[in-house]
Amino acid sequence: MNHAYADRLSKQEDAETMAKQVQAGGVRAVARVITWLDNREPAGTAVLKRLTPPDQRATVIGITGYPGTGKSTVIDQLITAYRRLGKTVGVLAVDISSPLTGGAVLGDRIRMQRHADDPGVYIRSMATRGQSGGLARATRDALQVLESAAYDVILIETVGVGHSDIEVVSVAGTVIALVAPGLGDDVQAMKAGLLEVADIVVVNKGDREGADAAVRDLREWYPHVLRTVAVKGEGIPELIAMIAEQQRLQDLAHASN
Ligand SMILES: Nc1nc2c(ncn2[C@@H]2O[C@H](COP(=O)(O)OP(=O)(O)OP(=O)(O)O)[C@@H](O)[C@H]2O)c(=O)[nH]1
Ligand SMILES: [Mg+2]
Repeated sequence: MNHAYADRLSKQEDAETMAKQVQAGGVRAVARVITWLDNREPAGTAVLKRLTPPDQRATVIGITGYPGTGKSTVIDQLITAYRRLGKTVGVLAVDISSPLTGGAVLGDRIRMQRHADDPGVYIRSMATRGQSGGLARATRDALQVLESAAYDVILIETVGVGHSDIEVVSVAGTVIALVAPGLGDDVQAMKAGLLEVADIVVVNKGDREGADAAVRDLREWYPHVLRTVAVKGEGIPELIAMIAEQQRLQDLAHASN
């Protein structure tokens, strides 16, 4: 047997083994495969090809909004709420901000750190930078890995600034656009782009001045607008209920198609 052939064969076996470990919910396998995919290593694709869809489809929720609107804080609260419901949670924090500023990775880590020891929670920052197409691709692939690992709920955080972001978040069954009062023109700008892909619009920092006005304004345009104070957990049960309702309607629509 020549070396190249033997090598290929053992790689196939490796991919097979990794795929099995991912599907058994092995966190280390999940992490490794996502790293391969994030780095665009062929080994990642090899595993991906061997993954079969889970029996039960995950609830996939995309959360997008300008920097600092409170996405990670909302996600942190959603993790707590879903864990109380007995659901396992996977989080993909997609950070497209400039490599110079370092983005929000550290902040995400700190904020969600309290869930780190919970085996029912897996939090992952995507490192892919640069090409927007690559980002959307890497996120989609990572999502497939988490789905195969059978997480019940998968949350994707992304900063809603560009087209690639909208592409990233559009893989989610439920897209939540987060705004904060006092952004003024930004909210106007978002109406044209981000809010268009949103199923639910959340006005976070509801404790701030102008929150009521923002909610009123947005309700003229969007049917599903909620106010939250994520730092206090206010509005989170309502948000969970709205997500469930939205997913239910979507399932109905799927079934009738
Ligand atoms: N007053 C107030 N502050 C909040 C609320 N939610 C979040 N914050 C604060 O807003 C800041 C930004 O929150 P993050 O959750 O990091 O926001 P983010 O959207 O994830 O930010 P990036 O990941 O950098 O885009 C933090 O200091 C939070 O504590 C809220 O409801 N009210
Ligand atoms: Mg964040």
